[in-house]
Amino acid sequence: MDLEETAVSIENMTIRGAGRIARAAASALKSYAENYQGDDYGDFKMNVSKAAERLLSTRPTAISLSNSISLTLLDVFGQADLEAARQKLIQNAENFVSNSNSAVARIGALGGTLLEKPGTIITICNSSAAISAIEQCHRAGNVKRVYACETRPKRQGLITIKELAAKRIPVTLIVDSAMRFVMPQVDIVFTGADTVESDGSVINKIGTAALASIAREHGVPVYTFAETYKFMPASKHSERVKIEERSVDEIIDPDELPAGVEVFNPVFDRVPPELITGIVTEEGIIKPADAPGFIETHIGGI
Ligand code: RUB
Repeated sequence: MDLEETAVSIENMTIRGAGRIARAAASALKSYAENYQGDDYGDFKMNVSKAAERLLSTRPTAISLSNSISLTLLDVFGQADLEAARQKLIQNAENFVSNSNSAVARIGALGGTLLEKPGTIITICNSSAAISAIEQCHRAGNVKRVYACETRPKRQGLITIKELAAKRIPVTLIVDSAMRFVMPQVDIVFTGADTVESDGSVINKIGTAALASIAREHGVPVYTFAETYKFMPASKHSERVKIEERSVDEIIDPDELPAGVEVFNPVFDRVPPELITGIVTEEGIIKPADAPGFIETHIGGI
């Protein structure tokens, strides 16, 4: 896949989920650098920067995308010549992808300790980090059932049920509006994250804030799974990510819309820190209030 194909696949959500998007962007920059034919270092810098901008333009909400690009380009343009810059970029991208995969595995292992006895989990959308944790809980013999929210409008819950069923984990699909109905049977909420802002707010798929408030109402703990590259970097301290709005036709065929009706399709939610019990990272489980210090220590360099 060349860089433009990767960009289009992220835009049309063939590649989706914050971790996968981040790894795809790093890999796309790596092959771009590997296949770069020119010999002028200035042109290389300009073209790589344009390639990075193109990837960044694809989806606005997951900070993992811009963090993966920043980490892939870290110190690249300070190298002595084009060849050294190319090698630096390739090495950074390889490190990012390998660290990202290990982070998901480590988060799964930590998440696997959150259910101390057999219980019921509810999740929303499709998060590889949350699924990794569910799998570990299952290995420990502690998953009675997983409720998977359908996740309108793109129905990523259908990916989740397939993945869990393939691992023989008992799973029940529900429509999003049934989340409150089933909550009395739920012991813990597991969600992914696209971004963790510097105040500990978690940005994840639309419906996650409703899920977290319903959980709070029922005294059910809410855990979010987030690799360090999903935290806002220190350079963006106190900034908010843009919540992506997608097209009408994800919800309804525009030809079926009565005249004068508007459709609003925000696809991410901001979950306030007070609704989150813990954020599971590859460096340990933190409280949302610990986010500023965590960012300073682990992602301060970008
Ligand atoms: C995906 C989504 C996921 C997070 C975390 O939204 O909200 O929960 O990205 O996923 P979309 P992961 O389908 O719109 O990309 O843990 O796999 O990074």
